[in-house]
Amino acid sequence: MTIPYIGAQEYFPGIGRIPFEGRDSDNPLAFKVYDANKKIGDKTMAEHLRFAVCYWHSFCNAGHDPFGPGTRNYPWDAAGVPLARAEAKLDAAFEFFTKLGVPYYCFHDIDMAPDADDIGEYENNLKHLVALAKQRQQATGVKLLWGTANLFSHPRYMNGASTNPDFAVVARAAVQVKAALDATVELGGENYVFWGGREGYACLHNTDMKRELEHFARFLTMARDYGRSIGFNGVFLIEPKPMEPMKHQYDFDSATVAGFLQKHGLDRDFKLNIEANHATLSGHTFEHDLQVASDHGLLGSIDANRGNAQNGWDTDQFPTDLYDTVGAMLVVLRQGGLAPGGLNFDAKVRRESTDAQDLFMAHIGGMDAFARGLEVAHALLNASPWEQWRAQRYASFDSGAGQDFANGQLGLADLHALAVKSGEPVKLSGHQEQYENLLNQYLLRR
Ligand code: XLS
Ligand code: CA
Ligand code: CA
Repeated sequence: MTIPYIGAQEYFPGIGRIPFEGRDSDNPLAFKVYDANKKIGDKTMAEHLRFAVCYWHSFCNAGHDPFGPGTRNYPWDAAGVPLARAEAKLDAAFEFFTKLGVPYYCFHDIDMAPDADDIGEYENNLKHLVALAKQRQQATGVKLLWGTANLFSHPRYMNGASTNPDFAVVARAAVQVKAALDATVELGGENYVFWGGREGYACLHNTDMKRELEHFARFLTMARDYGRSIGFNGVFLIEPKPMEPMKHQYDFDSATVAGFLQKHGLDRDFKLNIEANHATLSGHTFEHDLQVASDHGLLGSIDANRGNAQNGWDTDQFPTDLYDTVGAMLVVLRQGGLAPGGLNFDAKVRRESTDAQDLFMAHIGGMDAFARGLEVAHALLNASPWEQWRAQRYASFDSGAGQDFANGQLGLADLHALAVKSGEPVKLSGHQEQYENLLNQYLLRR
């Protein structure tokens, strides 16, 4: 992936391969921290972070919001009929991936190919674009992190896709999931995502939640069985989000989805794709939802972005907060990495950011923020007293009666007897400030 891919037309002229220039560079189009081949422990930065660019925000979304249309004029959108525009967009996307130097991308069926109500036309459009994408993947070495189907934009899905109260819509949703799974397998995708944007309700009065959730599990089971039957060996991912567009979404957060997967026997094939801004929407921190997923053995992949503390809604901003990236990488490193998942920038430049180079700068900032998060988390875990302090806090369970309790060898009456014998427990400080200061100290260190 050293030579940028340029199709029939160059869509980002004047911008070449983004170089690594180090911390003292002021060049906005250079990496300051992300040095793909730099070793952190036993893996390179590229191997740890497995960055992906998302197709929808970066090449489809021109900046519209509920109050106004897009503000960016994409040259690939000027290419005539829908199929020609989709081909031009594909060229622009691969030019961007290779100039930025990311190893992966992610897409929804109808980001890449024109949608159509006619099923045959929809399937042919997607097959055509997938064949072209496959050629570009082979030419550039860029790979597919995950594919997915958009089951939330078309008006037919207004009451849900696989949880729709109308069976005809559930069956229609299967058309897209089948096609997107076929596409993912054809492109060697390492994961397949379900984000249930309309799987939830606007009003509980007219909703049989129990029935809808049973249908949801049935549909996911069918998708898994179909995927495995066509040779998909990757990981199925559910992406939690508590609300927006619906008032309530069934895949509320990590804990909810973990319980759902276990209840329906899906936890061997499915893991979670945790998006930062969705975790904060559900009232948690990003790090919290990652940790819950990881503790269940279900942290599969990450959608890297951030929300806005003042607004609260899903603003999908590029991640720049180093506390967030250190927190995320602590969870990732402790579980031994993310592969075959990765870090997908499900983030969009602001509506007011209208230059082509803004898209590069946004990704450079996100990649540098996660690279620094990786460096600091790795140092905290391997060269600081952090883990030792944490382990020490639980040391009373490592031997004696504490260990017997943890191993299930004591009853409540035994604890009572021990408490009577030991008297009032001595207070043990949690030392929160000590951890916070250590984190800052390592953030400042070169
Ligand atoms: C929307 C979701 C969506 C999924 C893929 O909020 O983040 O983009 O990642 O369908
Ligand atoms: Ca997402
Ligand atoms: Ca989002």
